[in-house]
Amino acid sequence: MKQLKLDGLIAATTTPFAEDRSLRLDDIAPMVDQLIASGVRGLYVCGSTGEGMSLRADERKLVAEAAISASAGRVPVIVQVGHNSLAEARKLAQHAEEAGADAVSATCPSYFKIGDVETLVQSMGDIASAAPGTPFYYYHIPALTGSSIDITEFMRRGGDRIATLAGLKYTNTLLHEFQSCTRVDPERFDVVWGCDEMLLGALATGAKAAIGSTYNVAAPLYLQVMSAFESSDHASARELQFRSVEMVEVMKRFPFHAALKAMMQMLGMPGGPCRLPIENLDVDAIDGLRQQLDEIGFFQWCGHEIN
Ligand code: MN9
Repeated sequence: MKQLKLDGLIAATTTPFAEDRSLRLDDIAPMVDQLIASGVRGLYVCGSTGEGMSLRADERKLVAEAAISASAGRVPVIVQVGHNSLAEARKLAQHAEEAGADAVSATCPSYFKIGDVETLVQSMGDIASAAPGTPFYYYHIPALTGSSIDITEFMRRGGDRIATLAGLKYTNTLLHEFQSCTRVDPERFDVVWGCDEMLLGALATGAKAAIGSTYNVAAPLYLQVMSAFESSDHASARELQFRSVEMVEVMKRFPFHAALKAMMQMLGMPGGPCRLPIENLDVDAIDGLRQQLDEIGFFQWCGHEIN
């Protein structure tokens, strides 16, 4: 199996769409270049931020291929293949492996909820076995999947039975649980933090890597958080992290992912609209977003040049 050790900031990339909501694959390469230039150390494609669940399976394959080719080995590409149909998820996982993904990741099915560890191990094992040569990361995001399971128990049992299990994308806010996850098998598992506005807390409990949506627009800020933390300058780290808290508060006043895409556009990256059921921002809302971001100094500290 390929080996991978994730570290630093991994952008949960958006999927560029044209005004008619069709894919704009050509926009992916320049976006990836700008993200890497801003300090991003990996790409997580077709996740929540990439509206993976709103894409057709054939589109998901095209987006994965475009991201892998755009990265050209510079940073690892993790392809999210979760689907309510495990058979479709398997096909996506197999495709990701064939296309050269560095890792695959999957949410659990979410229409029928998963209520126990055993069912989750079986479901994730089913997907992972379709990409037997590629590390697999379970995407733990209970707020969206609605499934609540004992995640450390999943890691223990999954570790025994899923040969490629390499870790988790931990998108929850329970720092104590996150810390327990990092202790299950630190040699083997990457436990990747998924709540950008709490990155500092996660660093304090041992996070080495983080996957998130706002690393698309403010990676340099978060890199400063990380370096202030590493040099034990906690006062600066807190101030810097609070900028992220305020930014996310502003974004959450709007349909979040549409606001993110609008911000990317402001920073010279292709954003485009979101697909239903995510609502888009009209011109007035975009102006309001820009103004509120301006008020918190976003354009001064985000670390990207303004379009
Ligand atoms: O997984 C993202 N989660 C979702 C990562 O998009 C649902 C996060 O990066 C959040 O968008 C971010 C803001 O709340 O932490």
